[in-house]
Amino acid sequence: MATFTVNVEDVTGALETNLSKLGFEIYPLKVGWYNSMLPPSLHLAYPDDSLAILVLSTPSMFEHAFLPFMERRGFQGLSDPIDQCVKHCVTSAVSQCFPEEDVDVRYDYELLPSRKPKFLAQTAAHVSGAAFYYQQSDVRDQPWGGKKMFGVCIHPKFGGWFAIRALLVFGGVTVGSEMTQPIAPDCLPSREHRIQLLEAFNFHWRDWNYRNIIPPVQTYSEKQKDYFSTLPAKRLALLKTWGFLPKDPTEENSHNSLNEHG
Ligand code: B12
Repeated sequence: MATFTVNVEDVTGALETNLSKLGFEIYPLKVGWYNSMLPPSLHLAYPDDSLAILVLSTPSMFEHAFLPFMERRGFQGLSDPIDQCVKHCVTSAVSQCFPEEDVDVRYDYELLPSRKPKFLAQTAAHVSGAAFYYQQSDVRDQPWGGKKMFGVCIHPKFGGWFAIRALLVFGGVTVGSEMTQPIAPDCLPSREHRIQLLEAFNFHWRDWNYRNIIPPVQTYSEKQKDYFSTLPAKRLALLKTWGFLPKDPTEENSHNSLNEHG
């Protein structure tokens, strides 16, 4: 594959402009930073110097991207509405910003044939400097016996009020040695806070409190909380009560049916 070396800001600038107004943040990283944390079975099969970009959703994604997407009836009742919206935003931005480039776009919910995730979102968030990944191994003298505790990333501005959505891998684009690895901001240096975080995330994640482990600059709106605290199987019914209906895939012209609800 032909590769060329770029200045990172030249690649990220247009994508940042496009996605930030929709409530997303982007963080560039080198594939090698990610692979160096993982066993070979979880590696991305690209050279270490290849460019990747992590995409996060912030609290405003719901109002800036999701509700408008639903209003435009971009949604078809086949798979998760948020996933469809994120995919729509990311693929439109990628095709506008990199029309010539072959970009491998991986979403957080996608699995490989081996049933492993297509990328480990939290490891990517940590190595790109987006959000520190607090893991069981980051707590000395663990109080949980042998119990497995899942780790969680904390964003320096949004605490836990964000989600990691996608990784874009530019196999043909390498970045030079001027791109140095950022250090993820450690917002919870103390053992006690780390224990509190991991316990809240593992034992009480449904009450949202782990998200407030540091004071966030913004949280999800009440409407967004209503949406995410509704069971996935009942979200379509909730969207209907908000006046949103999925697009019928057999519709020839969506304007006709929009008029029916006019
Ligand atoms: C499978 C999955 C689950 C499973 C299993 C959880 C797990 N962590 O394994 C279940 C269904 C239980 C689950 C539940 C939830 N999940 Co979940 N889940 C995932 C998913 C799809 C894959 C995680 C996975 O399989 N990891 C594999 C394991 C082996 O990875 P690991 O433990 O990190 O181990 C690696 C690292 O330790 C690395 N490593 C080793 N040393 C070092 C050192 C450093 C410094 C670093 C960086 C890495 C590193 O090597 C290990 C692999 O060899 C991710 C999305 C994604 N694509 O990543 C979301 C994700 C982890 N889930 C998420 C959330 C929010 C939840 C829930 C709260 C529900 C929800 N969606 O609201 C609950 C709460 C968890 C709980 N209390 O049980 C978020 C977490 C966000 C955050 N702030 O961290 C993610 C990232 C999804 C997202 N879109 O944002 N989840």
